[in-house]
Amino acid sequence: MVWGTRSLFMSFVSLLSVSAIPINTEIDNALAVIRSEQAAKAPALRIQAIGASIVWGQGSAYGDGFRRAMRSALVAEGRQVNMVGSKKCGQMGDNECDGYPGLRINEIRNQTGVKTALKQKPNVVLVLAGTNDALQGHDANAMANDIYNFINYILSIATNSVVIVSTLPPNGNKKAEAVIKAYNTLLPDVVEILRGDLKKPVFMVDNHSSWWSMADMQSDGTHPNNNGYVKMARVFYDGIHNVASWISTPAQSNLPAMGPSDPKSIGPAPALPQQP
Ligand SMILES: *[C@@H]1O[C@H](CO)[C@@H](O)[C@H](O)[C@H]1NC(C)=O
Ligand SMILES: CC(=O)N[C@H]1CO[C@H](CO)[C@@H](O)[C@@H]1O
Repeated sequence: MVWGTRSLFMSFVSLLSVSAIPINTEIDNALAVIRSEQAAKAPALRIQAIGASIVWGQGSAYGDGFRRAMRSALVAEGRQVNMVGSKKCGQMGDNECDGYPGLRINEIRNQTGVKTALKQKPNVVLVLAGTNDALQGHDANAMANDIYNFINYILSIATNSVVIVSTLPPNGNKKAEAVIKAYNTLLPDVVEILRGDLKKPVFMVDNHSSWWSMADMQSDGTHPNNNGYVKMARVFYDGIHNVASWISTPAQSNLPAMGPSDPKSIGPAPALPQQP
């Protein structure tokens, strides 16, 4: 498939429906009250985060990446959250994830662990993958194709899940950054076909917005620093809220509604920053 023909239309639609709207602290506080009222009634969240080293949390505090701050914010407002995944990623209590450092989109898709965890029927799947494709000089159009196929694969197994797919964060390697920007521009098209045409519950969040800069990245130019990881936590947290009406009660399984809480030894979870 050749991607890109509908991007202009879709960036409008997807940003409208998925992007966050916090304008100032007052509004955000009001939003927090509404969110905690809704949280009590909302379905438990069974979240699977899938990707490469950024999802795994490389170079982050306690190895928890964006996942701990995101989960803690959801739990703090009364949501039940159980993170699922085939790997243990970081020192947080509920640390399951499917982050595979160094792997490209198709390699991640091929991991047996990804499939095993998808069979636990998450109702929210977060996907951030493709940085390694870009670093290895792959073509943005092929990456768009790969993520399209990957999302279809995810929904063929986690049949009652929503998928929140992220753009790729900025990269210090110029060639990789060019591919990343091209891929980020095609991603709304992928989402438009999946949700608009095929009526699948697929949404996009943006981790390469004007809120982001290389100051959010480690010196390797590829992984967020702690500042970047909490921004990412905010972006996914808002993404989950913005698609709340699409999230259904998790399918029956022997999994508890809540995953284990964090060990005291790692201190309180970082608070989520405001998006401008
Ligand atoms: C993924 O698995 C398929 C089917 O076994 C195989 O054809 C393909 O080459 C694999 N891709 C990668 C990148 O490992
Ligand atoms: C898909 C998307 O919204 N991409 C945006 C990511 O952020 C850059 C700026 O850093 C925008 O130019 C892209 O449009």
